[in-house]
Amino acid sequence: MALDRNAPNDLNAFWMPFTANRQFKKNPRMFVGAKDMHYTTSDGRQVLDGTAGLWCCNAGHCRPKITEAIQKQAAELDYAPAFQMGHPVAFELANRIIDIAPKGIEHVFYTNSGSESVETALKLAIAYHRARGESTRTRLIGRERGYHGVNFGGISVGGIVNNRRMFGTLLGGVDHLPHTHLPGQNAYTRGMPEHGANLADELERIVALHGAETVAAVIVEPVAGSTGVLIPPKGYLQRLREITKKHGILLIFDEVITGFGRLGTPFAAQYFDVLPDMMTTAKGLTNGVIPMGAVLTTAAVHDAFMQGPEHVIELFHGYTYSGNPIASAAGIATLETYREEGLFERAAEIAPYWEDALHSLKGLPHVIDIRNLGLIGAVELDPIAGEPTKRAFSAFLAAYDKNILIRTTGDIIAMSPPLMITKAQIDTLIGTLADVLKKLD
Ligand code: PXG
Ligand code: PLP
Repeated sequence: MALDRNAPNDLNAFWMPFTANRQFKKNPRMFVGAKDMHYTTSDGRQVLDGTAGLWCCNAGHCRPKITEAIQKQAAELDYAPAFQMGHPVAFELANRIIDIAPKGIEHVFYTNSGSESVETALKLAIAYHRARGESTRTRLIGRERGYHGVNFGGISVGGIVNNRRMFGTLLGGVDHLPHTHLPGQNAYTRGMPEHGANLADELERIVALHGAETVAAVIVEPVAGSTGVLIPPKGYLQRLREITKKHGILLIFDEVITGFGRLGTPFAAQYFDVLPDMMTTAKGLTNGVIPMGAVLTTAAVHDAFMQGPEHVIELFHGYTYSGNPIASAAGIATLETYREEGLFERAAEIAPYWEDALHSLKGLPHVIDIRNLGLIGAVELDPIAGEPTKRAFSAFLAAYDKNILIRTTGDIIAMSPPLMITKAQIDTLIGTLADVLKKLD
């Protein structure tokens, strides 16, 4: 570790993201190590990782191949300018990503996070139409309860109220589809719910309201994660694809969570057999180890920009760290780890066991819904009257005390373990969660 001791002297300077800072600093929870499926806490406990960090360490922790690749790259070529210069590792990673991407996805634009991938995709959408002479297509359509990171474009198309309301007027020219959460009809569905495909038809209403010639793109998470795990109703994503295609609107799948094996396929686009025009990714691309994201596009999107004199920059967009050598090396080693260990296939194989384990929690105190797909699971709790989020957060704290790491959002417990999780570890995770729920106020 960079520190020669486990505890810093002062916690004041670091303003922590998406954290109750004052509460945390009174009673901090610190990880000081990790290996495979477990974190080590500063008080020496082993905590089973039920969330793959923040949905990102799909191959588990401190995997040797990734560690070695980073060390080697850092000693060989630490940084290369991202603009007007290249280095081989970034090109190789792009090819490897395309190898596992859906057929029809052919290009990779590098970013450093999911939020940057979203901003990039939204800008690409508007610029794409403009490059093709349709400069009136500027509107962006997201969805209620959607999470697309925290930058201005992402919170504008996003639909999580707390992430939006403090930040002014956001982007103009944005509209939202309704969310697909229908607990009355779909509660306790295993996998994809039966009801709600018709909610995609709301896009027709929005398009009619504004005029198709003003709409650039629709962005949705194939499976909504951060908002508390909303699984798309059967046929919903197909319907969105049909309507967007019919009106010449680009469809962007935000695959920051669903990318890199979470559903047992490389991407959700393959799981649902729906080809979007762009996919935003991050997290599992480098196993969360080094920040990196990427926007994947079809040839049609890319080629629209490849015109005019060849010495002129085609797209005025990019980041200092786009395709950073060390991140690229981490990406290649991550994809190799997924392949060599068959981790995507493993996720698909163990998903039915995961589903059974999760749904065994039905009937426990306060549980009002359980949802799952691939290696994603959510348990929704009845909120304490007048104190939303408190019950689930108490469950999180109690779970941490019992050596399991879960995530909560609102009163929903979300889980997304590394794809290497064993059946015995699923039993431990869900069994411990059951104990926690039985004792919850
Ligand atoms: N899009 C989606 C669909 C995401 O899930 C982002 C964009 C933004 O990625 P960055 O790398 O900028 O954070 C995300 C991120 C949680 C949780 O517990 C989810 C995310 C991040 C942190 C926590 O649900 N998703
Ligand atoms: N702000 C300033 C002053 C800069 O010079 C730059 C990049 O050169 C940025 C922001 C953007 O940083 P990044 O490329 O890491 O997103």
